[in-house]
Amino acid sequence: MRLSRSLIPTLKETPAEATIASHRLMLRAGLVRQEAAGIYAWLPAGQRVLANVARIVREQQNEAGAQEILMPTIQPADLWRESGRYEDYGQEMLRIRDRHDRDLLYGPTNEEMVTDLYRNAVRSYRELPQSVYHIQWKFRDEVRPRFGVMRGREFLMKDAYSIDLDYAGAVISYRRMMLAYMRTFQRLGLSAIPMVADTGPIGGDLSHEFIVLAPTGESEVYYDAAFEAIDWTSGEYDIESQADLDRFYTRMTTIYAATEEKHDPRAWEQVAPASRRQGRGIEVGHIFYFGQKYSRPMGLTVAGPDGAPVIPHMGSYGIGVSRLVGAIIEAHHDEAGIKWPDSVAPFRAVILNLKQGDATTNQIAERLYQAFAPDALYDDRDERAGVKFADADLLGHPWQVIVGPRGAANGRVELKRRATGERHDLTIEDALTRVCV
Ligand code: 5CA
Repeated sequence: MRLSRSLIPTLKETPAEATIASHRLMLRAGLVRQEAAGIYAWLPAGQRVLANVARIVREQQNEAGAQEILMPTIQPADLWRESGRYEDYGQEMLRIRDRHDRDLLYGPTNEEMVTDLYRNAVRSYRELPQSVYHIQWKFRDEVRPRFGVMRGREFLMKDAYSIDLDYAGAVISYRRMMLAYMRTFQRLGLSAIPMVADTGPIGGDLSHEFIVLAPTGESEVYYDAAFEAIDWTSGEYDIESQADLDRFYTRMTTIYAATEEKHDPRAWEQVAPASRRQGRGIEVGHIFYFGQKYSRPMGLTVAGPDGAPVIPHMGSYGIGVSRLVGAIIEAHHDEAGIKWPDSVAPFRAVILNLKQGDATTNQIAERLYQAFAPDALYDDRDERAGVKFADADLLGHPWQVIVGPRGAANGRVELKRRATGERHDLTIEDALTRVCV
């Protein structure tokens, strides 16, 4: 994209309403615009990040065997009356009435709808286990939406739903999803630590939240840094193998991690002092095993091995896709702006033409731009070098290719790595190979 013709409205001033780094930087870098309290429009650079996060989430869901579907944002209230949650959900649910006086709602989650899908489509134990997911907008009328996309009212969630014949099967599905989550968050550049959690309005018996450290977190969390050293994407665990999943789960639950409510000071003492991580934590994912909580009242049964009807066991698995964009920025920024991990950056590289209109810099910049397209942003604005540098640091592209008149005359450019600040003076060919790897 050419910056001169892009809808990337960067701001020099810090917007007064933004109290945390990620919110401030998202507004200043022109990623989002607030349309109403807790409701945001995603502008081109922000939308590219959101799409990258969703792509990684999707790839790991697919690897875990979950099938992608797309359910509507609007749901009939009757489904929720079946589970009893229509009344229970309270003011957080946005209730809508259509022209025929039918009650609808903007979905805050989809347990009922998926139970209904399975109820209509799955007949026999032979078709189990299965899981489906979608990446769809949700609405929760939070009392105090704040911190930008971190606690919105309309937000993008990945929610998956597993169905198994019995408890033993559901436990395997739960562990498989947990491994998929560790891989997902790692690829997004985050250390997200699973911690035993309460189940809240989703209900159920077993639940973990995935927490990353961030100053805006709702609760104090404690964990052993051993979590951060593990490469979950290595071949060590085969996501198809039950034995591997059991081994994985044992390891997961042996390393110390707890929220304030479950914190055990005695066990904490056993963690090596240098390994202790403590701070505010924000929840980027939450998984639930809730057994027959929805299948039973909604009359979902399948024919079991002996022909008799069996009520299946289910679980649901959420990831806050839009919240993750804020969480990633919280983990990767400095005074000057965002430092995107390569995996989610809106553009892999920005090309800074320091003398727009100069025949040589124009020619080199165009050449680089063509070579990197469509993954590069070309700062072709007629602006001072200082403005271009500041915006490049603010927007946080992993690579900056700086084309100045002096270097250009000798066929050289400067390459800057945003995360480390490292700079290299290179030939155009060398710059191309470095950035393209
Ligand atoms: N049905 C279950 C799992 S699919 C569910 O709704 N779980 S949840 O309530 O824990 O939400 C899943 C994830 O959505 C959370 O972990 C969080 O990352 C994200 N989320 C929840 N509320 C908000 C919000 N107001 N703004 C942004 N993200 C949110």
